[in-house]
Amino acid sequence: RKMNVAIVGATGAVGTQMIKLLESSSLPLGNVKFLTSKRSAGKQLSFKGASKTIEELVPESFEGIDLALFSAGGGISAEFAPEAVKRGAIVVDNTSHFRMDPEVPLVVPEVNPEALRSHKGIIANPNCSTIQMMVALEPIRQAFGLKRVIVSTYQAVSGAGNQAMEELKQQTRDYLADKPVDQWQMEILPCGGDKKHYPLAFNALPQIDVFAEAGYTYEEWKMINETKKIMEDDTIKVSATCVRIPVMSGHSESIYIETEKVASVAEIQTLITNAPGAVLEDDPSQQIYPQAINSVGRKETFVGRIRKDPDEEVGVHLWVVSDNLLKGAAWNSIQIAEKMYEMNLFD
Ligand code: 11C
Repeated sequence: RKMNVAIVGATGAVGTQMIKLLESSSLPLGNVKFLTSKRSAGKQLSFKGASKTIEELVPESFEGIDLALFSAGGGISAEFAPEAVKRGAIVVDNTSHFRMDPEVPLVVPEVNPEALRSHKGIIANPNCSTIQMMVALEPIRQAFGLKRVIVSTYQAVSGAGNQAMEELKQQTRDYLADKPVDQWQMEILPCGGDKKHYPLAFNALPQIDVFAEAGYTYEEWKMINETKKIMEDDTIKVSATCVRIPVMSGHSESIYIETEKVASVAEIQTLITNAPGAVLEDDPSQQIYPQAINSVGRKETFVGRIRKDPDEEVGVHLWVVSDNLLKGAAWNSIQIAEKMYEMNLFD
């Protein structure tokens, strides 16, 4: 049976990647439609060599659709995902809107594919910075147990969307043209929805999303709460500091973990080597370690700098890098759909 697919938010940074990945997906595609707000409707996008007109998103867009991939912001998902489900589609939602809903599975296919079986029409794709951390930590958790995670992120600007990428490029040009910082374009970063804006070019901003409880940003809470949900263990202690750096794509993370049983560096290296979706890049003698720039366009999560904490027997440090638009967003969503197809969950 052929599957009819709709991509909601087709012109966005993630939507663009979803289209590319769908072109080479193993899913048996029937009709594929691209949906956006009225503003972009009518424009043309190419799919498998043919030109396709972008349609305006309305509830009726989902008639006859089997799979709807959403990446157009939480508000759009809140309004239209239930409309898609009502019309018989399965929704894979890339926004944060449904992630913590107990009725909605939150899935990284390498980690908790079985959670897909309990879906009620909507499956949530986790936050990009959470996904890559899960790919790296799940094999370690399985083998040695996981008591605590302390993560600091170095996140790329593409996570904030196309306009934020343009803002960083313009600021970089302004810096190189010796334009004073107070005359730079500063309308989006660190966070479109917040009151103040700061430069990102040649800077580091310890704010991703708006501030929430206890001095943590939402991005940090996402990493904390989503980790516990995906690993199905509320006892894991998690804390995060999320930082935006002037990198276009590829999120990097410095992760400190404490395992239940003592693990050696060699044992963890072997686990990562054998882990689905992970690639070990860890040879300090040859200066081999994961780099954001090398992760762009790749679907895997790269892990290196694995070393024991000097003072804590069960403490291990890792450096984890992945393309935030691919494994962090578009690829994880397509992978969820492919997994569901494999598990016969579309019937
Ligand atoms: C960023 N992680 O890098 C964010 C983007 O909850 O889906 C993804 C926000 C989300 O800015």
